[in-house]
Amino acid sequence: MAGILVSLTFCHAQKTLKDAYADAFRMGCAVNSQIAAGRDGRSSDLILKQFNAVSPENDLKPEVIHPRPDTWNFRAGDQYVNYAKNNGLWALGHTLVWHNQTPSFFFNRSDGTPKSHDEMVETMHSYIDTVMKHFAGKIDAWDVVNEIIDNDGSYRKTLWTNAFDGDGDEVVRLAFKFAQESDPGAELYYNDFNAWRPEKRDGIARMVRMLQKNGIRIDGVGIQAHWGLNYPKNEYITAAIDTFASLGVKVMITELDVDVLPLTREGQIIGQTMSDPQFQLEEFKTYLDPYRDGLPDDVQAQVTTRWKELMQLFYNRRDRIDRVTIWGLHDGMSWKNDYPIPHRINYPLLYNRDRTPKPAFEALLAIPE
Ligand code: 9MR
Repeated sequence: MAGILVSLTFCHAQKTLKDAYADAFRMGCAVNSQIAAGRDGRSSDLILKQFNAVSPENDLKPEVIHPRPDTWNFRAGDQYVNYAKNNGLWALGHTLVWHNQTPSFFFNRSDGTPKSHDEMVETMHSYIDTVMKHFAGKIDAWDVVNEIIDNDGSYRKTLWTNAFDGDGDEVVRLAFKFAQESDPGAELYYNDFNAWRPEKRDGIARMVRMLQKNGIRIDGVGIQAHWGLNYPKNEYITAAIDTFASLGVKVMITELDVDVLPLTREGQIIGQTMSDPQFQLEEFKTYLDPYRDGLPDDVQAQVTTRWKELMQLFYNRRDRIDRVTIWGLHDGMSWKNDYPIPHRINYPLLYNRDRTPKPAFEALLAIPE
């Protein structure tokens, strides 16, 4: 009897995120090149134990794969897919058509003049085709287009939309069409931040319907989920999940993290960008970077509450959600330490810098019971 009790307790302590949520959705984690290359063994071991899906944080972006017109570099990308496939993980490709981390030669000729419409179509086609064929059979799904809708629901003015005379519909139609032709076995997604905002949400929904009306396949929409302790309101998140699910596509939470640091009111008043060196001055630093020596217990408790309410919300909508991916494993690797202000100490992920789990991690294991 005692033996059975001991082993039951042991089982509970050993429960993992991927097992706890196995009947709900995939549990994913973004990996950087150190993890994929095996240079961060502690993180890698935890990911293999806890997660069943991965996203490449930077390794499959255009500036890495195609940094110069005559250079293709698949080393980091191959490392990522080998890590995923050797360990039986579902693997995302991220991302094909994006205005960030994309070299300027995509849009300009060698003399600096803008490419013509036909040259842009050819650039997009050859990039998508080369990359997707290289990884065919190893990447399960691609974020084909990333962040092309503005907060008001219209197309953003980005390098891609500008290069197509503002015709975002054409950018999106061509990207998904080329992607479908280049690797018919991969699922094709749209991915964006602020997708919970009603106007932006509806703009994304309009874009998805536009593709569907044109007979172009789109398999899913990713809600990035770079959120904070008290934003956005949960009702907006729920409404976004339901809106995208009603389009008949998969819904994914793709880049989840929970920022605990103050929003930068001063920065907006002064009108400087938040990476301005003034924010490293002591008077700002004290206010904007308050947890340099560790997270106080009361804030830790708020972190746990926020993670719990978010995961409970996702779990309640598990019939509509295909995957929940966290944007990194431990606080030390998060982009949130350097954005929007560089050199802060943030606590946005489920593991501490020393790779021990936060109370939030334990709390998530209990939700599906
Ligand atoms: O986490 C990524 C960070 O390491 C890069 O410096 C940054 C550069 O653009 O991109 C980060 O990831 C972004 C993702 O690819 C798309 N959505 C927003 C993410 C955070 O900026």
